Amino acid sequence: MANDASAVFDTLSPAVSNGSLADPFTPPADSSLWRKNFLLGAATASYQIEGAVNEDGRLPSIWDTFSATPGNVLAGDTGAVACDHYHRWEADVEMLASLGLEGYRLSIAWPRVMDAAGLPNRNGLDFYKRLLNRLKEKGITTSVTLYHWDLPQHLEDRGGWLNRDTAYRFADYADLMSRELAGTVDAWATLNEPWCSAYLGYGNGHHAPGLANDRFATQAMHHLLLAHGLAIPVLRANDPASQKGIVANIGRGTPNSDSAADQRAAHLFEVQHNAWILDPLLKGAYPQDLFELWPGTEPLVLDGDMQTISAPLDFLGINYYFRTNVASDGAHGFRDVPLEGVERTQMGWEVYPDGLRDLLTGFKRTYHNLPPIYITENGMASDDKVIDGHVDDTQRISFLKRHLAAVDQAIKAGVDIRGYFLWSLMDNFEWAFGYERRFGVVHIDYSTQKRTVKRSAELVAKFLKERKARV
Ligand code: IFM
Repeated sequence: MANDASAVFDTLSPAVSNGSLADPFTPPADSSLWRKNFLLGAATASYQIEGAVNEDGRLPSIWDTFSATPGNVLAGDTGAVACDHYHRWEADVEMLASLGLEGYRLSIAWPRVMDAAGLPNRNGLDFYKRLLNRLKEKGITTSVTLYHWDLPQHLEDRGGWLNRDTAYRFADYADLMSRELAGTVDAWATLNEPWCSAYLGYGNGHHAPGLANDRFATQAMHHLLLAHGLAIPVLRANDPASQKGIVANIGRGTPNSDSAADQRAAHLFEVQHNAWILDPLLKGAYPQDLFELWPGTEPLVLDGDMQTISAPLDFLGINYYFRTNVASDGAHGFRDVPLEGVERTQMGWEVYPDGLRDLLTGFKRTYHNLPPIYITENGMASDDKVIDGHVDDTQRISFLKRHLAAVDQAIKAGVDIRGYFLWSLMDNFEWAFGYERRFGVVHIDYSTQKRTVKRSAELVAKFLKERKARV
């Protein structure tokens, strides 16, 4: 196997382990991150790392179909091989453990574990059983997301998230998973980023299944949230000891000027990115401003749906990446006004840690029932290169340090934040951007599948080692 990461934790670059490298990462002594019960881990998702799309009875997903269609993904990349994690999972778990990471957030590929009749696919299930059991043996806290965008294609063929029935199929899938995997999962998240599934998948077509209609987006969102709400009691019944929640991506929108129109535009941006998901979950109603932005797109909601959707949560997962500067579009909405001279990542996203703090403290004011929060994703893409066996990802180190400082500020302002997962453990298939954008703290050479721990991961490992050693 190309990967021999088993001893990373003990073989940090000499400059890191002997202290001669300036440490631009370790949080200040008064940071809440030093609390031993603040979970620090890393995240991945099935389609982005597993590969093996045709093995052991896995069925096609909407991302297999979408990425096979020319023009949808940069360079025609697909997840067919990805990081070959399906075959290299043991070494990957060793790597995770050797870095001292305390938590691992992964997702299950629905088309790998259930056939079109809803029956279990034992080979696929066994893969996750082996993986989760090994993680538990290593003492790693497991956070499992049931749906990180790889919908079985046979369900899309019947309307996908536009079909209410998909929500009930999801509840069946949640039932099977929680019966089979109970005891190995510390936290279940139903969905990852329903905004992306609904808006990018059905609203603007940048993601699978590639449909573009605002009305579709609101209806798909409703069915996604319904799926979540139907799954929560099932998970509670089958696996009472675990935590149950959902993961939302959130966006900071700031006004381009002090004008009332631009202030309103920034408000609408955050309604569309945040309240569209959080209001139904935490208030049991869609924000009416959403339908000012997209007139006439109210979804079909049946009696009882909003109660189902707003069932209490044990945790809310928050994924944060950047802010968007917006102005009024002169009509009902907003338009992006990219700021000049600001720091950006390989994605072109602005580095804006204050946005994370401001959103979290804002949510605490807005939602009286805000559940405990985990930052389930935060990180950045950079064009990382291996030079003399090392990857010096300076910008990422600084990015992580500043975002963790923002988390600390939010905690000190009273937000209950229990942990943080780096996005991502390793470089992977970045959806419509293929393999060009590198989000990992571990570098992947896709021609050899060699894993190289980046400097950022070494510094996180060093911090965790120091924290562990503290009395
Ligand atoms: O790679 C994605 C992930 O799958 C979902 N959240 C955002 C990440 C970076 O774009």
